[in-house]
Amino acid sequence: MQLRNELVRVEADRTGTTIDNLKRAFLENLYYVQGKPPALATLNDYYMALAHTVRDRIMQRWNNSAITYTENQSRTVCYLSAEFLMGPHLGNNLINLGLYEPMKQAIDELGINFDELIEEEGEPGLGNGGLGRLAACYLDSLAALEIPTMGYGIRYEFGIFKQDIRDGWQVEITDKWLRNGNPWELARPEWTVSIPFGGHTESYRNSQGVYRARWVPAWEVKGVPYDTPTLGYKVNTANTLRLWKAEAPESFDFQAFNTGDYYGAVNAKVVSENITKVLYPNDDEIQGKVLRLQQQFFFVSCSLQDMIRIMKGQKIPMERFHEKFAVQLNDTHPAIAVAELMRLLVDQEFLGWDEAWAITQNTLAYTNHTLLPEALERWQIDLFRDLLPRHLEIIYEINQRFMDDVRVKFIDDDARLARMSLIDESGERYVRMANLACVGSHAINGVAALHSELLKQTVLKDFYEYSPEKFSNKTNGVTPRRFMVLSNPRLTQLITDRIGSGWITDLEQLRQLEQFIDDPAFCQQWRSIKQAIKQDLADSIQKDYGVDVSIDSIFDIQVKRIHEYKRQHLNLLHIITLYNRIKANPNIDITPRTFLFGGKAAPGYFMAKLMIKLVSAVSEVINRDPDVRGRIKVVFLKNYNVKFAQHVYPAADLSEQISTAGKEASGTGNMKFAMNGALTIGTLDGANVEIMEQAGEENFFLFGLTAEEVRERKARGYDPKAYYNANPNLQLVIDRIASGFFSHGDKTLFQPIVDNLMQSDPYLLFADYQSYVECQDRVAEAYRDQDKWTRMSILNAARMGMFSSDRSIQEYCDDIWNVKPVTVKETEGFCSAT
Ligand code: NBG
Repeated sequence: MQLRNELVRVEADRTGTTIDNLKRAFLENLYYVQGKPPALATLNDYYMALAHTVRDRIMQRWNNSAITYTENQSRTVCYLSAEFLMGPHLGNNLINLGLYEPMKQAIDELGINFDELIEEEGEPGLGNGGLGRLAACYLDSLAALEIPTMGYGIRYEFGIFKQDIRDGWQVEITDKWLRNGNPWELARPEWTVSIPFGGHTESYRNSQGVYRARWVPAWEVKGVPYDTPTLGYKVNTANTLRLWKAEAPESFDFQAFNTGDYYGAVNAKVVSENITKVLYPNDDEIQGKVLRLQQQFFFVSCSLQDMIRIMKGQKIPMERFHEKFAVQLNDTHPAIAVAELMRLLVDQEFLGWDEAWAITQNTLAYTNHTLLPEALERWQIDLFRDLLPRHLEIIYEINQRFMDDVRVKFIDDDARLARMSLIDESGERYVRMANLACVGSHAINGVAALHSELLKQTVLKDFYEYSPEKFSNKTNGVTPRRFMVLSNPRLTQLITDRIGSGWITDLEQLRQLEQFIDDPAFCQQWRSIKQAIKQDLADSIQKDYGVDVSIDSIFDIQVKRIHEYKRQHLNLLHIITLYNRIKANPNIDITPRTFLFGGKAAPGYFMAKLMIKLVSAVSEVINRDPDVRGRIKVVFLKNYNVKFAQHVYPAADLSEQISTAGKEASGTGNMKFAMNGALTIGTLDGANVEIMEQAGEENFFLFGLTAEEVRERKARGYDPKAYYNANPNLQLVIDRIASGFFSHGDKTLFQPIVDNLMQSDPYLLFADYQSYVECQDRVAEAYRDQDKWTRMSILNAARMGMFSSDRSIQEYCDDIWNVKPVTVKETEGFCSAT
């Protein structure tokens, strides 16, 4: 079919950006898309109408991007990730379109509260924490840098659970994020693919008499893509986040239906759709469940098949797959791509093994996000074979060739062979996904300088020694569009008034702020902005929790997933220490503090859930003890997510980054806090090391053992009891918890935490306790000199330029992906056949 050759002009109601255009468009969308007259519209109807008004203004960029990339056959980055934690879209899209202010004016002029509509949006919680949010920041930067990109992932029907706190305990509630419809996505059923599972393999002879392998699957599901545009900041680029939903091939199995097995017939549909039903709510930990492997293979196969379809659509020969696509594996979750790309190229596209292998290695690159042993993915061989018999064969073949190469390079080193094998044969047999990812990739990276070093010395040591040229570091970054411009409009305004707006896309320019640290007017403005933001958070805490917090206290905040290695309980040991000081001397002069915690615990992680209960228990006692006189307050903020995070980072004075050194791969919250002028109290772990380097030691509160010291301490035989016996303050803290003081006299409630610390203390809280408390005392002292504190705050923000995800992405583009920006052309009309 061929459209007549004419230029069609776009109606102003879909693309116009005058205040009048925006108002008309909003009302039109309310009436015709949402189907409501203003008299009957709910808040959600207004939100939906606004979302559609914004989406209309994205569409031209999105289509033009697609046309440009197709015409140019652009080299494309494919970011494969089981998680994308995008956060609310509305405000972010308005920022990237440059329409935030006009749209606010238009909506306000209609008598509707714009800020309420922004708050009305839920968020697609399709990730657990740092890893998924990093993927989202990277999509933002890729678009801002005009890099043709596809994000590929899973359209979970239920994202990360909603957290409620009842009687101090975490309660999980299903996240029905699609309940009201999702105005930001478009289903693309025309690009549905078929995903095979189970069954067996056969060999056959092709017409030339050559033996080939064939997979005869036992069942299959359909993968339906849902596309969401991801805009670049004030450029024409609109890339695509393509998330796959699993559907049954046919809604009914008619044969079963005809024999009267109605339930069986419908059940097939249920089983298929289960694959993308729910996100596994574990952060930094695996669960060897078959459904999880199904999810991984499902989205990887969907995505690779989609790439092959695009190649064919653009008539690019399959031998050039690695020239067309750079595929990044976000952790090992998509590592099955190594075997699946081999299968598609060899079994379906009939390339020879060696050629297919070269293409695979040149295409794929792998980012490791953790050193924790419990997070290293491996799959039981039997489970793996039952689901992916052909892939197991391919992995054996890859492994045999790989082992031959290792054997030659490292003669007579069987132990090394056993460690590097793709198959763990030390006991029950497993497929090792990190090994598979390493062997199948041309580039391997960690996510902070320390992490990348430790990778080379520990978990990936053998692979580093085998192919050191593959390894590099790519320190994480975060997008200043969402985490400064959108979340902190007041600070954005102040900065822009002084140094212009160039910093938004070139964060190093924040260094220009250093010239103002001795400008009293600027410092005063900086401080009063912080106070105003703290007041907003204080108001919402009063409203939601009925707790009064003073904005003159230090807002001391730890928000992140709850995990023993992140040591929220070390923070608590300090809080109880302060409390004990007050109880010993109620008139003691202490710097007032508000301790805020937020974060979800994996539903099956008992200790983490008990840590939440302990925060709640301590807050109950402290907040109402008259001796405390409100000088310290503790609040656990429930259901911490991206949307709420945007209100939290700007309000912080102190950022708690207190993981055991060597455990946090990078951290990214640490960067978001510092950019917004919080000072950090932290260990030399993950990206803290680089944050301190940038900010300057004198502007960072450092404490605790180094990663190297932690290792030594453990090797020597770490004995937490020795610290307990030697430190009366620590003793008093632990004894208070153990005595039932915080649990209405119940001595058993927190015993698991006490016992764990006293007997093994795997994350060395006791070893770091004294150093942490002394460091906190320095914080308290520093805060008393507000001028000095403000200068430190400004310097922190001014020196966070390197933590823009634009910098990270530029490094990936240059060193790993070898991609260049593509400027998306502008068109006058929306539909031109010429
Ligand atoms: C997490 C690390 C964080 C890191 C993010 C993003 C996993 C497996 N890893 O330290 O724990 O910041 O990845 O790289 O979720």
